[in-house]
Amino acid sequence: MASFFSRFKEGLKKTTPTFYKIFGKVGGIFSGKKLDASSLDELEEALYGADFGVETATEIIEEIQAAYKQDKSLRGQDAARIGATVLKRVLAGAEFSTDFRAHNPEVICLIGVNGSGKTTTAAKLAWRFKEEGRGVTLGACDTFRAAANEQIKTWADRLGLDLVASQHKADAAAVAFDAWQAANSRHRDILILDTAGRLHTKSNLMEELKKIRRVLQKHDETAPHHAWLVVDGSLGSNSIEQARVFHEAFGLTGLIITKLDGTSRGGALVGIYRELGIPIAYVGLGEQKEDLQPFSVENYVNAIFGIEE
Ligand SMILES: Nc1nc2c(ncn2[C@@H]2O[C@H](COP(=O)(O)OP(=O)(O)O)[C@@H](O)[C@H]2O)c(=O)[nH]1
Ligand SMILES: [Mg+2]
Repeated sequence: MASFFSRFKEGLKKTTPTFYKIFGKVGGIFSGKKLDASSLDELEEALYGADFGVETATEIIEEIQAAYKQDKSLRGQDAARIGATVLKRVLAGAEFSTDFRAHNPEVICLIGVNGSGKTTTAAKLAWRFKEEGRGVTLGACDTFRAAANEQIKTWADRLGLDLVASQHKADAAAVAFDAWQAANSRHRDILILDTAGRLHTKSNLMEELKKIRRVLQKHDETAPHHAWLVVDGSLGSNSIEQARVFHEAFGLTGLIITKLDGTSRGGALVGIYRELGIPIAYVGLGEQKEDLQPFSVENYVNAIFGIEE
């Protein structure tokens, strides 16, 4: 299996070319090139265009300019390292960590708008936990769309996952209730609930989520232990507003940012974290089951700036 870092690098390859062009890959042919007024301008433009958000881009450019003032022989690779240091500082605390063993089962609720990647992510996540030796049950709480059950069943069959599902139009909260019971009696460590893609502006759909929570709390008053918003990373900074609405309605404990492989706006993750302060549990870097990776600040930042070490 490819290393964590190479998955990040591969997954972010649509975001990074502009940076590679300007900073040069560390150790690559451009990296030894000295900066000058025109490459600094180009750099500034690229930083503002990368969807990091104005605040972060400004901090990076200011630190690079200050270093350049001190030392006119500053090279592309030095600028890349300064950028990486700033980004790591901004992303401090953004990684998610828990051992998922505090409850029986530990309940993770995946929520988000249609097409953000919830169902795919639920399956990839279940597969990952299983590979790590944990017992996992999937609950198919998207009873709203006719094709939803088939989609999650296909994944479960393909990856050999334990699934609790009901019929189309069944009560989503009832599926959550049953899935919890099944996971508990089977002594699973983790229950992952896939939910319907509710538009955050439709309050009835938000109500359905709240009902899922109430029903779970009949079993375990601390459930769900994790409410993770699955966000399409290619929306760039537009996803911040979406995340804010879900956070206000449901109290998010983590984010999963998908489709970073399909976008040049992979920098938006920085703005989302900076704005909301919600840790990023996983990122989607492709369509293969192993492309859902725990978020690593080190790997992400180094991949963005082309630093390999
Ligand atoms: N390239 C890429 N595609 C993804 C990723 N995550 C999800 N998708 C695709 O996004 C589409 C919508 O995913 P789905 O799980 O059905 O979204 P849902 O409506 O939120 O359940 C599917 O075609 C997935 O294969 C990712 O990380 N990278
Ligand atoms: Mg779905």
